[in-house]
Amino acid sequence: MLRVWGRRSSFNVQKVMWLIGELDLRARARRCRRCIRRARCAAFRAMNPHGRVPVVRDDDATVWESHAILRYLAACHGNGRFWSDDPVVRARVDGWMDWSQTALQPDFLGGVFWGFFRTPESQRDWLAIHKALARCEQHFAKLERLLEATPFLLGETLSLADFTAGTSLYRYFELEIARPPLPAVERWYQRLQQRPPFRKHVMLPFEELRGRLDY
Ligand SMILES: N[C@@H](CCC(=O)N[C@@H](CS)C(=O)NCC(=O)O)C(=O)O
Repeated sequence: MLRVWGRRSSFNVQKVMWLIGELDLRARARRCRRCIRRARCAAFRAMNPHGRVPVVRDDDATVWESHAILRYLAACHGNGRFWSDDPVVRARVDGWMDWSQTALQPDFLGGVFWGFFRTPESQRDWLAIHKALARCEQHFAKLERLLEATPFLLGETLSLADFTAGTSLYRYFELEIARPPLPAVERWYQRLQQRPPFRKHVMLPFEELRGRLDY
C-alpha cells in the first residue's frame, strides 16, 4: 500500500495520482493537521527537505519531486508500461518530461495559471501574463506537431511524457484565456479523457484556487 502526501488540487500531485490510478496501485492519502504548515513540520521535512508535495512512501522508500516519483513508480510497478528499460526509448520520454517541467509548466502553471487565475484581479501583471501566454502558444504548437502524427506524444501508447504534459490540459482548456486552434492537441485531450484515472485525478474543478496565493 502506497502512502501519498498531497492535496487533490495540486497539479504535481495530480500527475502522480493519475499514474497510480493507471497502474491500479492501492494508495492511501496521508494528511496530518500539521500538513497545513508542512514546510515548518520537522516530521514532514525529514521526508522531503523542501517541505513540498507530492511525497510517496512505498515500504521503506520515500520519494519526493513529482517526476522522480513518476519514474520510481513506473520502474517498480510498471512492468515496462509508460517508461522503458531501453536507454534510447527512456531518454526520449525523459526529454519530454524534463521539457514539461522546465518550459511548459513554468509558463503555463507559473505564468498563466498563477499569474492570471490564482492572482487576485487587482494584483495581476497583464504584461507578464500575455508574455507567458505567448510562450504557451509556442509550447502547444510543438505538441500539436508531434500529435499530428501519433495518438500519444511518443507513439501509439501512453508514456510518462503524456502524464507530465497532459496534466496541463484540463486547466488550459477550462481557463477563460485566448487559445490558438489546436485540433491534434484536442484529439489527444479527448483520448486522455476516455481514461478513468485521468478524469478522476486531473479533471478536478479548481474554482477554490481562484485569487488564492496562499499555497
Ligand atoms: N518540483 C516539485 C514542486 C512541488 C511543489 O511546488 N508542490 C506544491 C504543490 S503543486 C506545494 O507543495 N505547495 C505547498 C503546499 O501545497 O503546501 C515537484 O514537481 O514535486
